[in-house]
Amino acid sequence: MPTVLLTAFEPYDSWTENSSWLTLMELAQQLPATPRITTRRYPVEIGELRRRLSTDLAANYDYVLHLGQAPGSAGVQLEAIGINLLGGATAWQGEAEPLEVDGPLAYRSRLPLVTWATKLRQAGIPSCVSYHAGTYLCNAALYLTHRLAEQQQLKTRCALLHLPLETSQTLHGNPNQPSLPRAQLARAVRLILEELATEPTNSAAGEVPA
Ligand code: PCA
Repeated sequence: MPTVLLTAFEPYDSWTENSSWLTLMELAQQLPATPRITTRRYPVEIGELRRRLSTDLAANYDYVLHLGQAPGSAGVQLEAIGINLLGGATAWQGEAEPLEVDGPLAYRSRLPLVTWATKLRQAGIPSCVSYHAGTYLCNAALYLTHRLAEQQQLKTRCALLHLPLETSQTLHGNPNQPSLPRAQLARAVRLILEELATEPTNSAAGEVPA
């Protein structure tokens, strides 16, 4: 049975919740029987994220799905590219530094994101493939997972789902922000897990040229 590491993030900046964690909690009420899923909640802190990824990825999962919150996004963004830059939560928080001084500029997900986005839209969930995940911790998770998989010759394939706010996050502040209810966000993840349960697993490791 394929194995999946499914991660979400803690709240960060001024947020008291993170839609990725709310989604994972909703999903965890009824996890699908296949694939075999391991869940994690990561802090939004780069040193700790590196340590946690390094430990967790040693299990050589078939797939890693990172969930993260993208305030302002109106749908589920399937992030195709992790870039070798670390900046702040917002673009104006100073110059971005390399995540890995000797690392490639970018990694591209080897998972069928276009197919997934189509499947989500057919299910009535707004979704698109995105080619810029920002320069904060979600991008770092995507980039570093590819980097570690390459360095440790893992079979792991990885994608990052950037989720809109969960609707409850917009009811007592953040008015007029786009959001989706947690049931729909969890359904989006469940549909992708269904795809992974049937996706041919692949033992090839390494970098795919961007
Ligand atoms: N979103 C931030 C970091 C953690 C999260 O959930 C991001 O988009 O990078």
